[in-house]
Amino acid sequence: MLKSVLLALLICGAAVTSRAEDGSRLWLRYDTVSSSAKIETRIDSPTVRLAVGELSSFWKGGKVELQLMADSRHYSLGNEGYTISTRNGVTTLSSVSEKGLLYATYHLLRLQSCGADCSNLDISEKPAFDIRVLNHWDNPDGTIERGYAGQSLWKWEELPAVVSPRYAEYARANASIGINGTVLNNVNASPDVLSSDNLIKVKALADVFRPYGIKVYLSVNFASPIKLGGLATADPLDGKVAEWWKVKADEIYTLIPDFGGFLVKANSEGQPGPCDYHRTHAEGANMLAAALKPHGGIVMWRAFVYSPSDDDRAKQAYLEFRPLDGQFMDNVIVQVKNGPIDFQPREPYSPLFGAMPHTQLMVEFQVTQEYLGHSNHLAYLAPMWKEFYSYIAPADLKAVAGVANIGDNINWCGHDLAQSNWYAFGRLAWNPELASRDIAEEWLEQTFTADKEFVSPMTEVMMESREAVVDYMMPLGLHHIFAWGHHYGPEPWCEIDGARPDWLPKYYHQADADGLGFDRTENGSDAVSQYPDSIVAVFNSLEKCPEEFILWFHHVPWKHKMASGRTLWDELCFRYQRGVDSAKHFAEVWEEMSPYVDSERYSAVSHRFDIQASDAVWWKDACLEYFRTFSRMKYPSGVDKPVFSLKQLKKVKLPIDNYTCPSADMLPSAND
Ligand code: GCW
Repeated sequence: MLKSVLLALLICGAAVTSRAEDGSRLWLRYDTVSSSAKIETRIDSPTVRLAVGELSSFWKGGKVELQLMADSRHYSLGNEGYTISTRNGVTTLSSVSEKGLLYATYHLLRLQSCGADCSNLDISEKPAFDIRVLNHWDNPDGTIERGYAGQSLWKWEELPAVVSPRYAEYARANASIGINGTVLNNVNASPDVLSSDNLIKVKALADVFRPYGIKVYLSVNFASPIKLGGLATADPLDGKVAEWWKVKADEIYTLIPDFGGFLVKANSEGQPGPCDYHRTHAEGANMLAAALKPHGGIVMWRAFVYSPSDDDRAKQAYLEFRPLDGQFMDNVIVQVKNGPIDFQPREPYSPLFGAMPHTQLMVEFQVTQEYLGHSNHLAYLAPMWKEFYSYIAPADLKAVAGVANIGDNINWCGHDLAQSNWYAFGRLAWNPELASRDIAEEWLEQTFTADKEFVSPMTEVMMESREAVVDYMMPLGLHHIFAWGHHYGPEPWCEIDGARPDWLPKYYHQADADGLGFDRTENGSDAVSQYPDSIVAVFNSLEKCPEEFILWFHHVPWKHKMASGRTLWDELCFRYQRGVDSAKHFAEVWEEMSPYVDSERYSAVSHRFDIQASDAVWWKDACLEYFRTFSRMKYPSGVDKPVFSLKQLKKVKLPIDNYTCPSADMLPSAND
């Protein structure tokens, strides 16, 4: 009997250990301490209880004190800032707020996990942005638009009765990296999100998130007064419409007193909006802002607009929004994607930044890899976001948003290494000055092991990964040459009868017998002139334009001499080849990592690196074989002969939609 109980315990222990390495613990893989240090505080609140709980369970050092401090030093660090200091072996965490103490707690535990010396700390922290939000594109039916990690975390059908433990785990992970808001649902929003039945479910989530310092926001459908309220119009200047929103806002705040506000996609890709009534975006946003203002809520109004009529999509958000500068209420923030088109592997920054000095702006990054190999490819995105900040000063932004890459997969993000993008998004939202490399290192140390034999090579892989994706997908400023619908594989030749031209790759690459690239210079679409003069002078000139953007701004002759001395065609071949080589190299480096990684995560990541390496070849062959039909030039030496033929690749149609990541058996393989 005893034997069988022991055996059962052993089996159960083994199961727990292996489940523990399924990626579900993210970067929070702290070891539980056997005897906890003394944690002292006079504050008793849900947030401080969380902090004390974390420290008692995981802090290996000496005594810790948590204190609220309203002195000028702490006051200057704002409501979420904090200090950490050590004196006589006692570590003191201080902040004007309880939330600050929770952030300080996670900071301390992070230092410990990364093996830092915690004996003599003197740290002051203050976030760069007050609002650091994730945008979930989750639908009420559980699907996630452009989500590649399973279904939505939010189990609406079970809420509010069943509150999954994953909600608190999600909130904890966010708090540990300083994220303080979450927009629960897709910007392509269902009006039902605001139904009274649904709001009770939203409240249940808000109640879980609150102690972690996370506010809940909702994406709203501008036509909700019609679809949900039964009104005849959603015209923002109609008194009944404004009243409907006011009553709705009051209802929300009765349930959720700290509700964050609304995110709105209006008059974009078929969504309703104020322009349906010949009103401006500002009039629409302000009407919602007025309903939220008495409660302290905000409106995040997206500037992602483009219509089929105008010639260059890259110009449209600027053309529509810049004239509205100064017209938005002070609780509206215009949310602008980092680039002028749409989360491409590389874009120049959107010229709206810097062009609306009298309007609060926020940047929207995409953490989910819609255009970067979904959750099959590693593309560590901190370098991409830092690239944005090399042009735009964080001080000119009011807030930052990231489209989440999180689903209900056990490891949250599909690809174990994609957790690094959630992590990096939070860390950079707190402090955009942090170096990508440092973030990669600390993430690897916490998520896997601090062993240098692992951390050094994997940091290199992460740091190279985004550039590799650019190289094998869209080097030199190419963009949007994806396959119809799913945005995973290449289809630069794609033609669909009746499709909007600006949804087709040819619109973007403009390949012809002369050359390649979109002429956005003063002689072309003139999108370049939306930038400040100093930048126009650079981007407008074929000689001065950074090569990473050359085909974004110029139609470049095939034989144009590039900085390397190669022709454009040769350089293009070389870049695709470099991308393929890097992807293969990543798979090889990972193979060497098996001694340092648990077998579960090792094989899951291995499998994905294999897919990435083979997809890179697919991309190279599809693009080069297709562009070669225009350049009519040979592959230079050092560039691999194609594995796939164009004919073969033109037949590839992945059976996936906006909600799935392809599995290996769906992808082209050289043996087909
Ligand atoms: O990138 C495009 C996506 C759409 C998305 C849209 C947007 C939510 O392909 O799926 O819709 O952008 O940002 O609104």
